[in-house]
Amino acid sequence: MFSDFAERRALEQKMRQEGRLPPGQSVTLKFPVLHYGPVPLYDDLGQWSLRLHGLVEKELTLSWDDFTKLPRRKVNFDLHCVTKWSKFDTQWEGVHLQDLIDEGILKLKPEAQFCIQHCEFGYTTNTSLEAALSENFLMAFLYEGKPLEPEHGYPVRGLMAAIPGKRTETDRYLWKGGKWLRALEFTADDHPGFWEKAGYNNIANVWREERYSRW
Ligand SMILES: Nc1nc2c(c(=O)[nH]1)N[C@H]1C(S)=C(S)[C@@H](COP(=O)(O)O)O[C@H]1N2
Ligand SMILES: [Mo]
Repeated sequence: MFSDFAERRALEQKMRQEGRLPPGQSVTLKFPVLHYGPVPLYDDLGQWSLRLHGLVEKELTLSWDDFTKLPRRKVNFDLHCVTKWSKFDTQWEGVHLQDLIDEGILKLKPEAQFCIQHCEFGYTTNTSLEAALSENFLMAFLYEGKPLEPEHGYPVRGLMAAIPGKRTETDRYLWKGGKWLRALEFTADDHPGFWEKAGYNNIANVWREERYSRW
């Protein structure tokens, strides 16, 4: 529809002026769904847990009930997908790793340098520990105040996105957030994940347009 097109163009113009539109991106007002493989369905959150393991002082396995008792944050994010759509000013609520460290719930070993997100069906994605501890990463369980839709990662997804108006070195494309998150593994060596092994860039900085790896 024309009005939709006009709204999109106006927002794109505004975001470009505010320096929030990364190179090669355009605005979407929808929330596209992108992933490889099936969507897991949980009849019962008793089946779900989140494991924090690897280079940690004490491994944790959190039930859904445990997870909902963790400190949480509300965060406004701009989402940038490698397939060139950006969605601005989205509201999320979730758990931030730095809060778990500050509260003494999680203690990492000094050798930890990378964070690997493990998801249902064996999907993984990797980031530096610095990126995982940055404001850009959230273990999100509410979107616009409501539980995530199954196709967007219910019950919990890793979310890697940009803080509006705050360009940082750790602004990443959206695939660096794993939907249907089941574990975080802290490692000394990097372990490229599903899309990274398929030719996507290992770092994925949106401002440097790191979409694909050089062969
Ligand atoms: N578990 C899992 N998470 C995933 C993916 C996937 O294939 N499996 N794809 C990634 C990609 S490529 C993108 S662009 C985003 C899309 O998130 P959305 O479907 O909520 O828009 O999810 C990311 N997380
Ligand atoms: Mo993607």
